[in-house]
Amino acid sequence: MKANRFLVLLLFNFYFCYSFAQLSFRVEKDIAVFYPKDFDSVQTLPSPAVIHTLHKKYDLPEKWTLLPEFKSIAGKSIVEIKYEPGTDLYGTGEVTGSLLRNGKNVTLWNSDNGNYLQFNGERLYQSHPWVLGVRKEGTAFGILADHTWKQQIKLGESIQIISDGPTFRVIVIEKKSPQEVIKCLASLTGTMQLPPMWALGYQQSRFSYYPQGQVKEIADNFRSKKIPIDVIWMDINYMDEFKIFTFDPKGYPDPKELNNYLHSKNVKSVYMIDPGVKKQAGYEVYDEGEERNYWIKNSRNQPYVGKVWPEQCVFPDFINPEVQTWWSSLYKNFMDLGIDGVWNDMNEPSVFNGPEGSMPPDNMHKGGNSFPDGPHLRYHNIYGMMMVQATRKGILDANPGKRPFVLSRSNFLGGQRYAATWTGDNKSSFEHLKTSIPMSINLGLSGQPFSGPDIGGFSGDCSAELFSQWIALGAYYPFCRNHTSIETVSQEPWAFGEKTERASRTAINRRYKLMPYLYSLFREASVSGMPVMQPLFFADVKDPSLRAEEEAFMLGSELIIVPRWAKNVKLPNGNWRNITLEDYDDGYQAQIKIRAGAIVPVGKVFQSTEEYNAEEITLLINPDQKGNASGSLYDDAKDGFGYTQGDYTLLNYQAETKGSDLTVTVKQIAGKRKINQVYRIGLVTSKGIMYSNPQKGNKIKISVPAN
Ligand code: MIG
Repeated sequence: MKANRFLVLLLFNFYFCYSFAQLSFRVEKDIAVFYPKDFDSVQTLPSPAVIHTLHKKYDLPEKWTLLPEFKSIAGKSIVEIKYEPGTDLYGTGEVTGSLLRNGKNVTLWNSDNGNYLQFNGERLYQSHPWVLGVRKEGTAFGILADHTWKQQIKLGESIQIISDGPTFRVIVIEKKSPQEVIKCLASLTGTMQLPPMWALGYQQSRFSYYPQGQVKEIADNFRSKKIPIDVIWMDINYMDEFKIFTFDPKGYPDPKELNNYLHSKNVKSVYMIDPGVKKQAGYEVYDEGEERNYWIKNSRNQPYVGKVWPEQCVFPDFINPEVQTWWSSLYKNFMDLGIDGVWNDMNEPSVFNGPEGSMPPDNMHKGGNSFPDGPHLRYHNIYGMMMVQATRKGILDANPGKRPFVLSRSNFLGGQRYAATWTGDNKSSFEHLKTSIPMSINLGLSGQPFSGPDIGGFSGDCSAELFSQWIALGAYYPFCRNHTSIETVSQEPWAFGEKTERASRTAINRRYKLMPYLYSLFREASVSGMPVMQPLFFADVKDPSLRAEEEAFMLGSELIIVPRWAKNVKLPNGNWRNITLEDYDDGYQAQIKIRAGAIVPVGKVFQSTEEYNAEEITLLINPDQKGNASGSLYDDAKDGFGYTQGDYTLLNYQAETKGSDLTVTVKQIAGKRKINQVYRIGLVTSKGIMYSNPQKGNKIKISVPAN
């Protein structure tokens, strides 16, 4: 009997080992960090997500409520955090399903999950060990599980993080509002750097435009049809036998000439580069990496070989800083061909014949500098992030005067520092159109402001109706790219007939009209981490009825976008007013609402941001009850780094109503750049927008009609 009891106790201790944190302290007033008692920093640090070392500034106060409980059960390291019932949960990165994450499970193991169907839809291309909680009354918290190992986040009555790796530290943020939590996340994990303005324009892609003459035709068509465009994308078929950094001699014999042509039409080019390197002696990239021993190893310490597009491939070990340096250097000659941006795909990594579509967890990575050698189980989730870190550096080294643009399918918490993202292989369905909204919002609530889905859908054939609806929504995604798969029907705006072409032009025109505001939002995101696309409840965090709204959303804090198909949208209180940006209604365009008290700067339609300037601005003004409103505008050289030396303008607009006169005072509040603006006021009234004459100077006036 006794012996039995002893055995049970022993087993109990082996399987269930509970403890509260051994060490906990505050890094800032509202940021606490908790270390488990068996914490082994070599196993989880340095953190690729958190950019600062966490030093103790204060003790943990007794009233601190969110206390991670550390346990290990059957070889898993678990953290459980209890939270108040009635709290709404968000974040957890790139996920499918509803905006609200309560009751959801997410597995963090980056996976090539076409149509989001595999693995119960519980894992996608990226990993963000991060949960945002918003309590009933609007106060908020954030939980950051600071490690990269394979893990699961379970959002039930408590928050559970279950790791296949060793124990890890947990960072808890407590703030007065979710916006403050998101800014705090950015202070810990870094912000997206300001992209070149062209990356905010409309972008056209497909798998694949081929041969290069077709790319020119596409560019010509946009210009002759007067549909604005900034970028055309080159998918894998430009390569020679899918070998990265090569060009197909038949279809893409002269990429430099192609890029020059595109540039002459004010169109930029982005080319795809995958991580898999074709295992073929004589192929320079392979020979170099092979000679230097740069590939990920299998458990027998041989280069791991897996099948991807080029057939047998080896994979650069981006965890090793030497490999990163080499990878960066490969971009020099590539970018010299006049390539403007880089698209890194398949970097989960996706391996066609590997376990669960990737590589074995016992593959081995070589560390260096900061990271120790370690298994793929530890480094899988940051493989893509380490790749795009090196890609970004490579294209910056190649063109030190230009802002790099990288698009990545895989990434990790903090990865907004290196690359924008799209949400992988969706399908041409209304369901995926709808789901794209909470997907991009939750990415924004997880630190990544620059995202969007394939507009029109990737797999399957899009239809005229679906494309019209999708482009009318797509104009407001932070990343606005039309992309489709290889065997699908054409998906350019004109591919579905006159009506869809017109709806597309109107929607894309709207994006370009909104560019002064949109660019200002991107600048704000790059400074503070505030998402560009925001959940509607950000309009009033104290109103719990808005918390699940996922059809309507906010663009910055001043505009609400209500897609035309949206039903029963919950709107915030306050005198949000409709604005129309054209004098016709095609039946597809979203309703745009402006906050009472807001001034939103809009511009003219440009066919490309290359032609953009902020010289003629319309200030859309919806005065509050007192007749006041305010807003701002950011402007700079659109590319390059002059802005870091003060070559930019940050303007503040203040509107005041006195009697029947509304006056806007324009003030430059930061930056050394001067712009000469001509302003029109567009006063938003319940009966429509009233426009003033164009005016110059720092005081712009309009007389307000008596109601
Ligand atoms: O195995 O490069 O998500 O956007 O068009 C498919 C071809 C590989 C997957 C990407 C998709 C891209 C496609 N790629």
